[in-house]
Amino acid sequence: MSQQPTAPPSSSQNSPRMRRIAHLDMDAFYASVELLRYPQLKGLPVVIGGGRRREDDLLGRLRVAHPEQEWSSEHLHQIPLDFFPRLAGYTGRGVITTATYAARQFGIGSAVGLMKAAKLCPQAILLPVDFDQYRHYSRRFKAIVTDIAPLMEDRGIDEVYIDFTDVPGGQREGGRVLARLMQKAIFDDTGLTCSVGVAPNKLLAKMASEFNKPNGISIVQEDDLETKIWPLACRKINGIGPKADAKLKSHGIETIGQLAAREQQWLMDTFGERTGAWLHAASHGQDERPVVTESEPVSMSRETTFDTDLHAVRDRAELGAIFTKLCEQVASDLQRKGYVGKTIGIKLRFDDFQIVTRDQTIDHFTADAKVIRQFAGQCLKRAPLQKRLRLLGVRVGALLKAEDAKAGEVFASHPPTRHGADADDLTGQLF
Ligand code: TTP
Ligand code: MG
Ligand code: MG
Repeated sequence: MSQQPTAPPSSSQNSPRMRRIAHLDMDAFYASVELLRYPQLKGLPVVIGGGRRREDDLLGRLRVAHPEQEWSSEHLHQIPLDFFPRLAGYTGRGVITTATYAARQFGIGSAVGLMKAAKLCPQAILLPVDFDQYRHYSRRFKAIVTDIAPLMEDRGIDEVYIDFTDVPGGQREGGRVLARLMQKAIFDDTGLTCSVGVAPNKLLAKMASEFNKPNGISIVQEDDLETKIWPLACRKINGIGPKADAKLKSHGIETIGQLAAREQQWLMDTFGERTGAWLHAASHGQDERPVVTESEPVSMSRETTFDTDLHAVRDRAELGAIFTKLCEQVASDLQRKGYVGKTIGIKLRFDDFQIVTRDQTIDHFTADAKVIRQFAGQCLKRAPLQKRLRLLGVRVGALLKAEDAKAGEVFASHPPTRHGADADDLTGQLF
């Protein structure tokens, strides 16, 4: 582990600041959001899974069962416990998205089948998913984080990396003071708890955030490697999946410490240069990846699945209209987000589920619907079109921020004259 080479020197002290990176992850996220509206379930085993939430159904059933009371979405906290569906007797193929900590004691959690979970903990309450609500709270907690520390990397619905290095107070007690402040601000605003790991880099911070879950903080310093990291299973390294883990095990490597004990050269010979070097660095707690505040899209695409399969020749008019609309949508996405691209491609899925893609890189950047339509049309000519189509997609890749493209004078909003024919002329024989 080393200090970030680009870290600016401290202005108030002479000693350089240590790089401090936090990983913050919400506790039992979906389940905790559900408990906000059903606080009567606190402390009970609850699992989230199965179908989507239909509040009207629930309220309708309540009105029948308890007509003496008024039932609307403001009364959810009054729903009697015996009214909630239990896992017992569940049949179906659903899986658990997450479970409360009370439910986890029974050995159930994310990705476990609901039928299996029903055997392990039949009394658990089963609630359906409500993604809109989870996204709402996801945005809220992230807004609180960036209010306190602006360098935040979004890593999914319930977790972020945060660069504490230059945030006031970010170095105090190794980051614990700032982590505590964030936990409190998030809890005060949302009623949700989270766990935070603070470490010299993202790799260690991610592991550390799990050490004291739920509602915990864990601080990892460079010299904690041997005691806190090396005893852990290799799988705890974010990036070592089940396949890599199995291969490591086949060589007798179970823990990160055992991995660290292997020669870098041996790892490179066994796992390939890149992976071997990375395994070596990771096992020694080294990771220089920066916290990336806004992820840059690689490509933008739009696709549509047809209600009934369409045929390139027989349904030409209809497909042509859909194709043009997709190009217009991609163009409008690019323009709205301020990007231009130079690789234009299509994706087709046939009625036998075979997928075909074709793309073409042009000599200028564009976000223009007509240009996209023209070159996507040319891609289409290179695709086999005998079978019926189930899906059609249009993609623009090799993206650049529009202002960067302009600065480099590689931007063109209209096709160069040699491609100047009307897009419909070029693709007309197909659609
Ligand atoms: P996690 O952060 O992995 O789990 P969690 O927040 O539920 O619990 P923990 O306290 O251990 O962090 O995932 C965040 C959410 O993502 C989780 O609440 C539900 C969803 N999810 C799935 O839908 N399927 C999965 O397999 C996992 C792991 C998560
Ligand atoms: Mg979580
Ligand atoms: Mg998570």
